[in-house]
Amino acid sequence: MFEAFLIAAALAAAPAPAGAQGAAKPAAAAEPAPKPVASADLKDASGASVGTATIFEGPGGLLMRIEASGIPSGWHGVHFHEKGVCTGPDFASAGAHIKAGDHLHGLLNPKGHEAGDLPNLFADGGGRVEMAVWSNSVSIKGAEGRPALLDADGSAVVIHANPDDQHNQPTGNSGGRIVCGVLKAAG
Ligand SMILES: [Cu+2]
Repeated sequence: MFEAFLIAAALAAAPAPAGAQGAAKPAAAAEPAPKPVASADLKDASGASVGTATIFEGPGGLLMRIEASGIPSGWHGVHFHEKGVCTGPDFASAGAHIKAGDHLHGLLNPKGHEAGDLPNLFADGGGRVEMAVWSNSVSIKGAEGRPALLDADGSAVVIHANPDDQHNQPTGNSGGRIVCGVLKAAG
């Protein structure tokens, strides 16, 4: 038994025969951990920081993580807005949703959707938000013709008072803007 084990171990350690090199390749080295390409300090109407949005870029789209607290419990619309300016208390300075072509607002609108549209986020009973969402409608710097978040006038992540119904114009009845964060390139 012991001998058999030694033989097996020797076979395992032997170099693979030339013809089997493809199959015997060592596993690919682990990919480096993805690094954020942009982030935003999320602020409420009084200018207080309530959380962060962090964006990673992958093939064909962006992954955004939002972590926030102190948000009224329930569903809220959240979008990429066209200007990187968050002047409280109404955050009108962030402009409209990022848009490409003549699409209408709403992920569920047959004539939609705007590039800045996103699914709603949810704040739990304690006002805590944890969200991860993928968008294949925008890019960081204009990849594949998708509108760039970090274009000349920047962009902002805006959370609204109410949920976005994903079809009415212009914001899916998502109401006022309660949180805004200017997206900045990750250092
Ligand atoms: Cu919005």
